[in-house]
Amino acid sequence: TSNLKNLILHRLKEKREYVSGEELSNSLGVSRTAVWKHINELRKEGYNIESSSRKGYRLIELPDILDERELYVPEGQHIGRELIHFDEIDSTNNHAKKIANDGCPHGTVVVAERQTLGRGRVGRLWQSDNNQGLWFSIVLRPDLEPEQVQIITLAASVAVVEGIFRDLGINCGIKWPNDIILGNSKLCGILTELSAEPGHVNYVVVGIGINVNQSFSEFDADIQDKATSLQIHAGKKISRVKLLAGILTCFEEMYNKVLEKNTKDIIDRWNKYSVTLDREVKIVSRDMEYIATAQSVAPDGKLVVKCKDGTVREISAGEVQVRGLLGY
Ligand code: BTX
Repeated sequence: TSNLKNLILHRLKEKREYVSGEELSNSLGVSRTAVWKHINELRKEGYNIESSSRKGYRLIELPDILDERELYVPEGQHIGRELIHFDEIDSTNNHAKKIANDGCPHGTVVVAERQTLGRGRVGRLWQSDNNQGLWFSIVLRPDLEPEQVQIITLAASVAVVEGIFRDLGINCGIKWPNDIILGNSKLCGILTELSAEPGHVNYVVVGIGINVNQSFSEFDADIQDKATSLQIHAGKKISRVKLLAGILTCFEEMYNKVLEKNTKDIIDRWNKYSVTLDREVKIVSRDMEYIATAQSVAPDGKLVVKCKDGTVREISAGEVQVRGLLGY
């Protein structure tokens, strides 16, 4: 019966004009009551369908849900070909790791309307308990050495920035290591997790969280001063499903560069969007704090900085604050 529902949906999408109940019931070989029942189910899922006793049914508006019926994946694209959708889940990264362990194909995407336990890096939380954002994870099976995996996070950052620009014409920046910022606020975070043995990568899960349609008041108090959403910036509601499709396509393009070992192109693009480079940054590590100038990002993702005394250091973890951004 869910197949029947999809057939009805398909007919309504094709026509975008009134389709009579009689025509639907005849062409699908079911009763008009059955048609009516499925129309009501579609409405419950968020499809706005108008009905008129004389003219039949007409699809007015698609819902902004993230399941595969609405997600466009171009022919030949691996990323997103397999899509697993949840209304609610603890964390899409957790589920992605589970199915990756069970052998799901490369490019599988896990997406949820909301997460109850969205994770950031190093045990931090990612607020995503609302269906206003894009919370998704991509399973990858790259033929790389574990040390080379970091470039994938850089590639993912570039894909998010370019996907947002292509779809909406909005320019975002990248703050090292993997924050996407809009204006001076945090729009998106990326959490890359790796399963590997010495010399061999089992899989990589790239988790991406993007604030799309939240208003300021929907952010918890503790992040209201540093978070933003695309809707806040654009002043209008944004189609999450269209944006997701665009970002997955950009991701596929960038991932192909990873496989071709075209690291230079990825880094060049990353540098172009970086708001960290050439800026004075404050490095906060476990036992010290110092000011330096960010110079470049290395292929392994490390930030190269020049200290006041002229020494050059590579930073791999810890907090880097950029003056004027996110409260520093
Ligand atoms: P992060 O450690 O860089 O950022 C986490 C910090 O960002 C938090 O401590 C908080 O200050 C702030 N923050 C929390 N939620 C938000 C938000 N919605 N918008 C802006 N700032 C926020 C970044 O970690 C990595 C986040 C990855 C999230 C994705 S969502 C899909 C996938 N599943 C999952 O559990 N995580 C990833």
